[in-house]
Amino acid sequence: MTYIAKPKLHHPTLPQNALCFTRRDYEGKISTLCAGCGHDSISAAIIQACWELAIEPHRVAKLSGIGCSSKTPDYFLGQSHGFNTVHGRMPSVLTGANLANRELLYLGVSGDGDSASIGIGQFVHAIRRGVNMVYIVENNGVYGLTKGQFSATADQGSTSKRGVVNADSPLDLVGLALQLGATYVARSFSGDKRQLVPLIKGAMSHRGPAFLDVISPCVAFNNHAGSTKSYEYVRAHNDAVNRLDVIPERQAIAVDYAEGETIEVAQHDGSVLRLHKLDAGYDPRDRIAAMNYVQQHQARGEVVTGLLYVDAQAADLHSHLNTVTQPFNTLTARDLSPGTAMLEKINASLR
Ligand SMILES: Cc1ncc(C[n+]2csc(CCOP(=O)(O)OP(=O)(O)O)c2C)c(N)n1
Ligand code: SF4
Ligand SMILES: [Mg+2]
Repeated sequence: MTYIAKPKLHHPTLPQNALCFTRRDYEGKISTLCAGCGHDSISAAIIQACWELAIEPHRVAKLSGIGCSSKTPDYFLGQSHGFNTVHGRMPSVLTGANLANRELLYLGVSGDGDSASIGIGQFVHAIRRGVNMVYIVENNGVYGLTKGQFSATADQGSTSKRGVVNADSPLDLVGLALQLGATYVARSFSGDKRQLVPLIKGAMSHRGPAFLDVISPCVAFNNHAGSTKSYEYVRAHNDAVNRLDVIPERQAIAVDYAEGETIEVAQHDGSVLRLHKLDAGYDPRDRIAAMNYVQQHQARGEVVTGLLYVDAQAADLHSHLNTVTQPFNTLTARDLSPGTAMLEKINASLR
């Protein structure tokens, strides 16, 4: 594996965000993925979202597992914290880091093999525990890094590059995330930046487990006729439920939206999600309706994209556990050992 540093020079006229950072300040190393890989488009969308939100790079912790998708955190946010874990184990490492320091924005990047195959147990428990994170699966239906075996999200009947037909039933991570209690659930397509960037911004502004399933064609092993994760297939079967726009807290909230076509959802951090509804009857605040909607369209071979569900008032793991707000590394010896009297009081409360 090669790591190529990008030149540090910026063009002096590049636009700057509220922190005086250019988009280039959110980049990482030069990608070593195959040219045209959907994962690179997702990295570009993450960079764009962080730049637009003026996120301080040192406030982000990016974690991943193993796979081409899990390599990508090296290609964005080069000034953020990073942890490339073991295959399928990103969620537990992210959970631990989050418990130790709630002040960072946790960005988990994974693949369909990493999350739906070997890491399915980890994925399930991180979501159901309500870890405050942005969890992105770059979903190509194959194990790209190990030469294109079917992953657990590959559709039944889809074919591999060599013509092998997948006989197994697929796992739908969006359906699972909805069932497990994720409080922000969206699906998008790597080739649709106009939809993907606002969805990432919305997820980053959300408090609670935010899950994004991004169909991301593998041009080397899964971009051929017979694949249901190819560019052609997704473009032909995409059904967008809404168009999302995120208005950060520090900007005035625009109100020039047509009645009946838009709903606004205020999030914990004060930012507002503005949804341009394409499907008149779709309401992203109804979890059961979202599950039905996804299933019904899936049965017709349609890939539903957009913000499928959001609970703007969601709680997270820290509020469930009533943990201290301070990062652990700022706790003093006195905080950690409050003395015999306090210990007796705690013991008495448990009797
Ligand atoms: C414990 C363990 N088992 C198996 C592997 C081999 N392996 C590496 S990446 C990978 C699959 C990656 O697939 P996915 O997460 O979908 O990422 P992609 O490459 O498709 O982006 C496998 C099986 C490994 N590295 N570690
Ligand atoms: S093998 Fe597939 S997933 Fe991996 S870099 Fe190449 S196109 Fe992307
Ligand atoms: Mg994959």
